[in-house]
Amino acid sequence: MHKAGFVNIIGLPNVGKSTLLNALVQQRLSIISPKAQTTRHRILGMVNEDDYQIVFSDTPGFINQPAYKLQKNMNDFVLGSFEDADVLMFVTDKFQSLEDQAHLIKLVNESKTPCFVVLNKIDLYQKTEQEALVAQWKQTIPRCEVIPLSAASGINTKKVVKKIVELLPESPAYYDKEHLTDRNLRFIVSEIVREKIFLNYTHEIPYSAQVEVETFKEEEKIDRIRCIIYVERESQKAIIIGNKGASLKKTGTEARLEIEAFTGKKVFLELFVKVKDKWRNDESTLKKFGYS
Ligand SMILES: Nc1nc2c(ncn2[C@@H]2O[C@H](COP(=O)(O)OP(=O)(O)OP(=O)(O)O)[C@@H](O)[C@H]2O)c(=O)[nH]1
Ligand SMILES: [Mg+2]
Repeated sequence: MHKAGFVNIIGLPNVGKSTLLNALVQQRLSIISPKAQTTRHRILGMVNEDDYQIVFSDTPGFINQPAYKLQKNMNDFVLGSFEDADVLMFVTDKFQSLEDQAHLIKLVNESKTPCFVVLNKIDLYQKTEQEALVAQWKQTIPRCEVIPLSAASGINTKKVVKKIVELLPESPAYYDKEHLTDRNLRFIVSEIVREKIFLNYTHEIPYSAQVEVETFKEEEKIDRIRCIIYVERESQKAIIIGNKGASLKKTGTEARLEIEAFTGKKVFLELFVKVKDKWRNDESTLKKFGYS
């Protein structure tokens, strides 16, 4: 018998959904940062074995009060992932209030899809604190099993895979078993650059930035990649570039090293910065950037 299915990871921003996806797939597919709203797309990551295929789906963190069309579209990705899941993983941690999670809790309670509540970041909890949170979640979402784990340190992640396989329906694989993700290298490159922007800049800068791969030339010994970083204002462009280009250089070096680690090949990376006024509220630009 062969099993396969879609396991959709949902939760508020910053609870560790992308860290969990990467831990489960054992690849750095989805970008991670200490800032909320890092992930903006649904990103699939597959776990392939002879007798099963789990198609995990990382999603953006749900935003209770979206201020931009971009955020509204990100929420639509989350809501869509309730529709096509065989199993839901609702990820939470001790830093989120029940109030902020009320809408998601309601959706999970109303859904008939099998579900786990993943209590993440247990490396940061006292034993009694963890026990109290497990009890609280059993009461809040009675229909789901609560699994305490640490996506960052890998505690209990293997156990989750076993439990998921038990719930998967009998089905042939959905994707070629050679594949680990639905995303191409261009997308992964643009996300790596975006992650370095999230790590290197503060305030509105990471949220105003979008990265597009303009050209990607594969040569025998080196990949030559040219990316455009779009921001919303000239002042943001100046901040991204930094004094004598130092900030952009740092971001570019960090991104290049990580792209090289991912592809196992040398990379020549060029970053250019352009201004695209109010792109986060412009439907046609959002569509062009893949956010609708
Ligand atoms: N201590 C600890 N930190 C964790 C754990 N899992 C994730 N983190 C950290 O939590 C922060 C957010 O992680 P992400 O994986 O980006 O969270 P996310 O839910 O995908 O966030 P969004 O994409 O913004 O929705 C990062 O700084 C991670 O390193 C964990 O198990 N323990
Ligand atoms: Mg994420």
